[in-house]
Amino acid sequence: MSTLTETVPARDDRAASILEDQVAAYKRDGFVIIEDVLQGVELERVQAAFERAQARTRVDWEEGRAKGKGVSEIGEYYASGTWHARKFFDIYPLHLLEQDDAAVEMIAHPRLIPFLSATVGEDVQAATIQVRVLEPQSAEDAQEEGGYVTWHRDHTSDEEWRFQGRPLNTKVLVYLTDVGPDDGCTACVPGSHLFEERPDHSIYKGMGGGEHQATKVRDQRDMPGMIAAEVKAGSAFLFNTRLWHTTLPNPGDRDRWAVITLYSPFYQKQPGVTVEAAVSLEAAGRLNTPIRRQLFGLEPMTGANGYKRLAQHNGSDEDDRMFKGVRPPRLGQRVV
Ligand SMILES: O=C(O)CCC(=O)C(=O)O
Repeated sequence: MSTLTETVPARDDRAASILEDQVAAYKRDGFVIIEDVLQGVELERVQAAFERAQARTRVDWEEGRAKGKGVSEIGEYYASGTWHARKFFDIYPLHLLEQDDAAVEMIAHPRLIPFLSATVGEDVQAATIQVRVLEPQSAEDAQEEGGYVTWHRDHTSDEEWRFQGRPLNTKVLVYLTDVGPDDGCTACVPGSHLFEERPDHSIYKGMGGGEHQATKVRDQRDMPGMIAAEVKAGSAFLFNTRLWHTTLPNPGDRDRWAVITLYSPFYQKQPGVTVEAAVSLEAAGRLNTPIRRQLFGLEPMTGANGYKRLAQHNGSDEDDRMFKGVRPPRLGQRVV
């Protein structure tokens, strides 16, 4: 009996202390790696779902690429319904999520949520979900153009981060393939989320081509202070979107599979593809836990939903009177 009462708090303490260390590292470095978010059968299920979803999208991507359709002046390729580029393609998120509940659970994974709640906030939700296949490239292409994306930061203006000490957004890459040095590693400059300036993308190789390539004389690995994230399938790279980051070339012999989810506070608007996924998953009864409902934008776990979406509205004025101009007589007083 006494063992049980000692063991349970000890485990909670350990989890709390790991979380505290992760948050401290994240504030200092702008990123953390959480290993083995997915493992064993759970990982295999998500990989199998990804395989089915990517096979479907790949047909369209390869067809368009073979015809040279939609290639812009700088060599990027676009097709409707999905996002395609010369070196990678993105799968419509629902096409992955509808395959297997393990894919939905990955977005709401208990090994990610405590960190996301501690950084983005208790009302965290999933904004964009990008399901991305990065193909291997030839050694010549890697040498000439670098990886599929150059050095950049996703967001520059982040007032909440400045004044409240937490980032507005945390982006999470969950890798579904092993990523070694030649497989398109995500790379970053630790601490660069604190820099005022952005990286100079005009001189470093990566994403581009044509005349845009002329000024890109430096290798991505020449960036001072950079580190590359080599990870095993199932692990995650989580970063403050102000962090300077890039993707190194993948002249290896395999695709890199990753699901890239941008987590935001509940009040930010989700993109249409995430809303479409939410509506379909809800209809299929898959948004069946409070955290899933919150992450997919249906209702926050924290109680009254001041940001209720029109589609969810039940006609009651209870939650959103303040948006209709109904004010309490004195600040802090209940509206009756
Ligand atoms: O795919 C990667 O390694 C990085 C993705 C990235 O740069 C981004 O999502 O902003």
